[in-house]
Order: sequence, then C-alpha cells, then structure tokens
Amino acid sequence: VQAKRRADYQPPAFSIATVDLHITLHPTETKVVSTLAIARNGAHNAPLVLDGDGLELNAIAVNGEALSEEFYTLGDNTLSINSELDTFELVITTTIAPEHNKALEGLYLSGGAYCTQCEAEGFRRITYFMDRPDVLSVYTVTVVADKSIPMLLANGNPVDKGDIGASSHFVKWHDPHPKPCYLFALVAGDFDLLTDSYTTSSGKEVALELYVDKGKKSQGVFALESLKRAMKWDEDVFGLEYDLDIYMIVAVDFFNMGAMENKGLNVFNSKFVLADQESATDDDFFNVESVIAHEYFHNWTGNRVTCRDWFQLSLKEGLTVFRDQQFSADMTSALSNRIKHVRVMREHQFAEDASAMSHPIRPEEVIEMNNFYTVTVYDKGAEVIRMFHTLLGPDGFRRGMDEYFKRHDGQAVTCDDFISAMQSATDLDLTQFARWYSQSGTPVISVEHKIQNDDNDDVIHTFTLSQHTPATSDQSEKESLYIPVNIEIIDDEGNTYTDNESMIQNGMVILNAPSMSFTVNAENASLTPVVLGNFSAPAKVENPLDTASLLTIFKYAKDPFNRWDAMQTLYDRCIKQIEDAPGCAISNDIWEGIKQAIAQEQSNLELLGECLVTPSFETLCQSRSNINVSALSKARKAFCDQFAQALEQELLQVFNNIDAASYSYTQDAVNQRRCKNVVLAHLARLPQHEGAIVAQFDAADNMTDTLGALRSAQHCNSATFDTLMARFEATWNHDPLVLDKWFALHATQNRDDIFATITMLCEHPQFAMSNPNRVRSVIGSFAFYNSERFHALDGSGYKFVTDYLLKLDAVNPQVAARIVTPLTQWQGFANEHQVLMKQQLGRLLNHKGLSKDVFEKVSKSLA
Ligand code: HT7
Ligand code: ZN
Repeated sequence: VQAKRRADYQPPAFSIATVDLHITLHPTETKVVSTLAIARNGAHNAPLVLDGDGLELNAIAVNGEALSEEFYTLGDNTLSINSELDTFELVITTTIAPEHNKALEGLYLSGGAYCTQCEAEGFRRITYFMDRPDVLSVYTVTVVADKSIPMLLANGNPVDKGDIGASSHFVKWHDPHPKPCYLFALVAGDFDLLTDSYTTSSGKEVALELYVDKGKKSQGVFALESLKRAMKWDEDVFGLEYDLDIYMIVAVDFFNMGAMENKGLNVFNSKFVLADQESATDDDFFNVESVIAHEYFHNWTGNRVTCRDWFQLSLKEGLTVFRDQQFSADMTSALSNRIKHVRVMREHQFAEDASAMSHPIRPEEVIEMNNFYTVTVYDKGAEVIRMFHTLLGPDGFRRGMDEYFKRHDGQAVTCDDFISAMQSATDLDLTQFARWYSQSGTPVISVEHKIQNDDNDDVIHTFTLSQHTPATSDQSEKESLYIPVNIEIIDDEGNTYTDNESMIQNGMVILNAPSMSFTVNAENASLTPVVLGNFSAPAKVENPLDTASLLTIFKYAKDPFNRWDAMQTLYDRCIKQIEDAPGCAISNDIWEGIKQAIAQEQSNLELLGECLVTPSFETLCQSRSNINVSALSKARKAFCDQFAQALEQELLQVFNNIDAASYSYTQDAVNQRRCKNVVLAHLARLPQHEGAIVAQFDAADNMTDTLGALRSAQHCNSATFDTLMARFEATWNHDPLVLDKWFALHATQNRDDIFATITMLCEHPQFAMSNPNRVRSVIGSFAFYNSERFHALDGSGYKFVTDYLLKLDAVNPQVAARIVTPLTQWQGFANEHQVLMKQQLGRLLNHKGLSKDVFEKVSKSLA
C-alpha cells in the first residue's frame, strides 16, 4: 500500500472549468453522464488521468466523438485519456449501484433516500474525475428519478424542473461558485420540509430549507433557529455573509461522520439535527447548534477558500472548529465550552499524540485520507488557531482573517498561506510559531520555583519555565515551540504579583526557548504560580504544587477555568495516592478544602458542577505511564466512593437546593441540571440515595434528567439499573437515535456478562451493522469507555472488539478504522496489556482483504 507525501505535491496537469452532470437514479443502475470542459495547464503532453473507484464504464466521447480504445487506458482506479488536444469536451458515462454501497462514500441509499458523501475522495465513486481539492469547477447538475421520489436536490440554485414521460421527473441545479468535487452533493427522497428565511446584513433574502424524516418536523425547529443564529454571528464577528439564494440541510440516518458542508446543501447525521425536550439532552442541543454552525461557517472557511491538498485539511477544519467554539462560547458560556474542549484535548488528542498515529496538525504522509479527520487536525488545529487569536488579539485576528479572504477568495490554498495572512496583521514574527504546523507531539511545560534571600534580605522567588516535547513515533527530534503561557502569581491570601523583568505581559509570558526565568519579590508570602491558564496552549504542565496550593488556586485564581483545573489536579493527586497505597484514606484536610470550595460556589452552579466532576479514566491515563488498568480503575472508584461518603451532606444540600423547574434550554437551566446530575452520580454510590435516582427517573420531563438518572443508576445495584433500563427501552424502542443512549449505557457497564449483553444488543431489532451510529453506540462505547472490560487481563475485551472489527471492516472500513483506535493506543499501558493488544493487532494485520483504512493504523501501531 502506497503512502502519499505532502512534499510530493504537483499542481494539476489539467483544469476542468465546468462540470455538467446528468444523473438518473436507480438503486442498482444509476446512470451518470458527466460532461467536462477540460483544458491543459501549460505545455506538456502528459495524459489526463482521472480517478475512479468501483465504476462501470459505459462510454467516453471527446468533442462529440466516441473515443476508441487506443486513446484511453483503464487502470484499477484510474482512467487515462491520451489526447493531444489542449482543450476539449469530455463526456463519460458510468453506472453505479447505490444500494450496494455500504461504505457510505460516494452515492448511497440511507434508509430509502439517495445521498452522497464525497469528502475526502468519494466523488471518484460517482464518476471518473480529477478527485483532488485544487481542481475547482462550476457545476450544473440534473437529477432524474422516479416520481415516487419527490425531492431532488443538488448544490446551488434550482434552475429548471419538469416531467420526463409519465413516471419520471427531473430538477436541474446550477452552482455559480467554482468548487472542488468533494463539495458536490445530491440528495433525493421523500422528506418532511421545514422552511424559513434569513435576510443578510446587506439585505439579501436567503431561503432556508431543512429536510427531515417524515414525522420529525417538530424536532428540526431548534436546528433551523441555530442556523439563523450562526448566520448572524458570522456577519457580526467576521463580516461574512451567505452567498447563494438557498441554504439546504438534509438529515440522514446513515452517515459516517457528524455532517458535511457541501456547497448550499449540507448533509447531516440526523443525530446533529433532531432535538426536542423529550428525546434530546442538553448536550444534544448544544451539539446540534455547534455542528449546524460548524458546517455553516465552512461556507467561507473551506468552501470559498478551500484546501490545495488534503495535507492542508487543518486549514479549513482547525479554523472552522475554532470559529464554532467561539460561536458556542458566545451563545452559551465561555467557561463550560473551554472545559469541554480541554477535556477532548486531554482525553483524546494527547492519547493520539502518544500513539503511533501521532502526526502534526498538517500531516506529512498519508495512506488513507479518511484516517486523518483526527482530533489532532481538528481540535489541536483549533488550539493553534486560538493561539493566533491570543497573540494577535481579537482585532489583529480579524485583520488577518480579512486579509486571508481578500487574498484567497475562490482559491485552493495552504496552511502557509493562512500563516502569511496572519503575519500581515501583526508585528510579531510568526516564523517560529509556524512550527506548530510541522511538529507533532504534546509539549510538556515544567515549572520550577526557587526561593532565595538576596543581600538586602529580600525574599526573591525565581520561576523557571522549561519546555520539552517528547519524541513521537513519527519524529524523534523536537525543537522549541513558541508557546503563549497564561500565568498568574498569587499568594495564599489571593494577592497577585508582577515579575521584576516585566516578562509577564497581559497575564502571559512567551516561552520560545528551552527555558526562561523571571523573578518576583515577596516578603513573608508563599507564592503559587498558576501556569497555562485557560489552557493557553495545547501542552501538558508539570507544576509540583502541594494540595494546599491547589486549594489556594481554587480559592483565589482570577480565571474560573484555572480554578476548575486546580480541582482536577487535586483529584488526580488523590487518586495517585490511592494507587500508590491501595486502601488508604484521603486526609481530612482535603475534604475540608473541598467542602469550603462547595460552600464558596453555592451560587455559581456552573463552576460548582464542573468542579465536582472527577477526572475520567481516559484523562487520568494521560498523566501516567505503564498503566495497570484494574489498579487505576479501582483507585479511581475508591476515591469516588470516599468522595461521596465524606461530602454526603454537602452534596445533598446542593442537590436539594436546585429546584426541579420545568424544562427550558437556557444557560441557567442547563447549569442547574448539569450540577444536579453530577451530584446525583456521586450520591448514587451510597445505597441510601437509590430512591432519589428512581424518583428523578419517574419525574423527569426531559431527556437530560432521564439520562442523568440512568447514568447514576450505573453505580447502584444491578437490579435497579436493569429495571430502569427496561423501562427506558419500552418507552424509546421506536426511536433509534434515543436508543443509542441506551445501547451505550449497556455497553459501558462493568459486569461479568458484558459480552452476552453486547451480543444481545447486536441482535436488537433496532441494531444494524450497516448503521454507523448504532455501531459507535455499542462497539465504540465499549472499546473507548468500558476500560475495565475492554482491558480485561484475560484479553477477552481486545479479542471481542477485534472479532467485530474483522466483520465491520468488510462493510464500512471508515468506521472500523475509527473504532480500532483504542487498540492501537497500547503505549501507555503495562506490559501485560501491551502483549495482548498487539496480539489482536497482529490478527487484524494478517487478515486477508483488510481495508487500507484499518491497515494504515494497525501497521503503524505494530511498526
Ligand atoms: N468536512 C466534513 C468531513 C466529513 C467527512 C470526512 C470523511 C468521511 C466522511 C465525512 N463526513 C464529513 C465534516 C466537517 O468537518 O465539517
Ligand atoms: Zn469541518
């Protein structure tokens, strides 16, 4: 299997100014007639090489004449046209079978509706084409289908429609904006339609259309409202308006990822569109709004300005994630958003960087592009954009963005082009900063604090920050990064201090060398450095603070994020203590400190709720090596049990003080429910509070509280859990999206009969291996989040997942390659685990017919 390298980029040998597609839909014999206006780029005599995958070629014509066989070559995945003409019209006719397409790339059937997914390289499964993002064309698309399929959609604006004979009809679409083929989309089906409109800031009226499954109309209202909020926000914050007459969103049930930003015709996983109080949690509402916004924001960052090649994916994804994060922070709350995203970084991105899949946000080498839609490219990519924002300030960042669009609207460009636009908006030299694009790995910032008396008997505190990026699987040598480090120096009464050298500017120092120092004079004060506030860079921190200092930070740090973070570190320390001395009791001082923290934040339920969340198993893994899963899980559980016992009264008081108001999706109400459910999950560890869980389940008027009760019941005796789960299933059996929550809860249970349970789930009438949402809920949840059973030392969890992946890979390699991730991340675990994990990876690697998706990840992992 051949890898592609970023360094090997060559501009396209031909351009394709216009694409005219005539597509006659049929489940097993869809006809695609593609008419291309081809022009040779420069003087060369290379053939025109088109990509194609799984296509039946019916005819080729050049300038209206059928092309005889000596003028073209059909390879495994290419069609080469040997023409000496510099410009010509090429017509290619192919046949495809959407019904047989279970990989959900190209044109496929999702529950009876035709839909497409072309990013990254799916267009080649529809017709022969130069399937690369730097070939931009104007598309005209005619969709023909039986009249039993009433809605025929494609990109751009509708320009014609009519009947063809008695039983067929067509709609013709024209998209005036040149685009790469990965943004092509077609949808055809029978949907319920929600309509609305939006008037842009310059007065242009845009029709908004949201297509959902029949009967689901009321569940689409929130998505449509979110879209209007996103359109307004992009005008207010970035001055960006929508550019077509119509914006369509279609929700489909079979989808490999979250959603897709096809020009003017977004296709969404229905999970990120449908939401109402009964069936969706607060998190679901949040996700709907942020994914709707993300895809809308791509219209400028991705579509108007697109990527030159797929190595530049972070150009559009990192930037668009940053934009959706800023939007969500403005719509909801900056604090809970920041915490949410930092959790993702620590749980998933740090793990990726520590594995054999480590890559820079702009990868150098790729076998299967679908494998690089990663937390590194997306989320670390967004953190890098955030650092631009931090360094340039909001105004400087906006100037850089304006310049980016001015220079590159309508082009396919690189991350370097983005950096250069940002450089034009600042006096800072961004040369070293650009290393974030090429260097993989998680930098570690170490903090050293020395105290000396000088000649005048003044007390001088010297703080030294050092950076070190451990070698990663893809790069052994690392260089110093340019790291903006937010910093606060406080004493144990909450006073803040400045440094003698004025290196701290606006609460930030720049660490751009292996180490740097500054000094602070403080008489009679014990100082605490709060480092990397607000997670100002995607790094780890080693700051040897004692528990008293962590509690000081909680009490006095200015930034609430830092206060949350201090509590997380404190919990991590406590769990470490129990790991080192199983059975030990956490000291009373700590419980007293936490009690004071709870008392201090009684009226700030948002911060309180987040501070009462103990670090997940996955986060704990990132501050440990040589992990014995059972020992770490036991230590975490012991800490949580002690937490519940020691703080029972305080937790109860918080719980009882939160009114069970009737449901509304407002930030205050979300904070209340979040805090109440976090507390309930702690109380669930004490049998005397089982009644509160059942009571909440019985009384809930919304999915957040229902699910909160069910999650808490995971800590109760299994009969209670089983009873509530059975009741939930009976209520929601008709709605697979809701049932996904039930699937996931079952799959993450730590119980002896887990494999029988999962086998039963896979036989459930609502389960289908062909539906990625179902597979992620059952098998994905088990592999990613049932740490004790997945990592069982008899190897049964690893084997179970591998057995499943071997079957799944034949159906949907993209999803299989995602779910194999936890198996490939063996590096942090103790040797007993590693041996067993590698055994299963070996089985996968030896499997005949393994997809290149899974092959890439497994072979790297075993290299
Ligand atoms: N740009 C979209 C990526 C995407 C995708 C990639 C590979 C395979 C299937 C896919 N579906 C969507 C999503 C986004 O980031 O907005
Ligand atoms: Zn995106």
